[in-house]
Amino acid sequence: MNNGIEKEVSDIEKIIYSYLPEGRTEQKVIFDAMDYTMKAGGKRVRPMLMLETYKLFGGTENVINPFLAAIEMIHTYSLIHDDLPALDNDDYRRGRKTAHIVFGEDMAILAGDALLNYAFEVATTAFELENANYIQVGKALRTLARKPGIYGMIGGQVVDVKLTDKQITKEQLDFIFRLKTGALIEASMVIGAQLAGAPDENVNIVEQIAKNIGMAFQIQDDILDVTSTIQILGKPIHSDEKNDKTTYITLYGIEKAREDVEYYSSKAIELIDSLEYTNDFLRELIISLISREK
Ligand code: GRG
Repeated sequence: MNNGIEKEVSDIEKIIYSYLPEGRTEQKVIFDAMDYTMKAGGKRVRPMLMLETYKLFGGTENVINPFLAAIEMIHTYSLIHDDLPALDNDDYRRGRKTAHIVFGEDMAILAGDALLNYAFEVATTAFELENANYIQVGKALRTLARKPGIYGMIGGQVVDVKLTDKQITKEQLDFIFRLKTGALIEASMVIGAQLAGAPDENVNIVEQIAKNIGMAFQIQDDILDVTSTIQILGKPIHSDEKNDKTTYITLYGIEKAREDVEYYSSKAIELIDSLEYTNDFLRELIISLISREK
C-alpha cells in the first residue's frame, strides 16, 4: 500500500471508530462483537471510494463522515454472515478468528444484524449536522438502503448460494458478481457523488465507473483465492473450491481473468477521465486495486 493510501486508511478508521457504540449494559457482548469485527483491519476500500468520489465533486463537509462509517458497517455485517457455518463456514477473516468462532454462532448472527441496523442509526445523524442538505442526505440514505438489499448485495448472495454445487453459466456468474460485490461499491461511490450534489448525469457515470471497479475487484478476489496465501489475505485460500463454487477462474482460466481485471479497470479509468472533474488520488486508488495482493 502506498503512503497516501495508508494515511487515508488511518484517517478513515479514526472516523469510523468514532461512530462505534459504547456498551456498558447487559447486552455488552454485542458491542464487543461489533468492535472486534469493525476493528479487525479491512482494506476500507468502500469508505475510501466514497470519500474520494465526494471530493471529486468538490465535497468538503463532514456530512460524509456518518456514511463512511455506515458503509463499512454494512460491509462488515455481510462478511460476518458470509463466514457463518450455514454459508461459507470460514474460521479466519482479516487475519483474525471469525465472529462465530469467537462469540458463538448466535452472537455472530446478531452482531451482523446489529451492524446493519446501526449503520442506518449512524447515517441518519447526518440530518443533525450543520449545513446538511436534507435532499442530498435523503438520496444518499435511499442508496444506502437499496444497493445492499434484495436488488443488490443480498440478491446476488441469494443467487450465489442457490447455485452452489451447480454448473453455472457466464451470464449467471456475471449477475452474481455485479450484485454481490458490485452493488456495495456502487453504493459507496454513488453516495459520495450524491452528498456532494453532483448532477444526475454525473451520478450515472459514477455508477458505471463503480460497476467496472466491482467486476475488476471480484475477479481479482477469485484470482487471489487461488494464488495468494492465508498470511497475506488474512482469510483462507481455496475457499471457493472448498465450497464448490464456480469462479471466474474455473470458467475462464487465470490468464483471461487477469486480462479482464485490466479490461474493467481501464474502463473505469476511461470513464473517470471523461468527467470534467479530476481527483488524482481516486484515479491512483482505482489503479492500485488492480494490482492489489490482498
Ligand atoms: C444475510 C445470511 C445473510 C448473508 C448475507 C450478503 C452477504 C451475506 C454476503 C455478501 C457477499 C460477499 C461476502 C461478497 C464478497 C465481496 C468481497 C470481495 C468481499 C471482500 O471485501 P474486501 O476484500 O474485504 O474489501 P476487507 O476485509 O478488506 O474489507
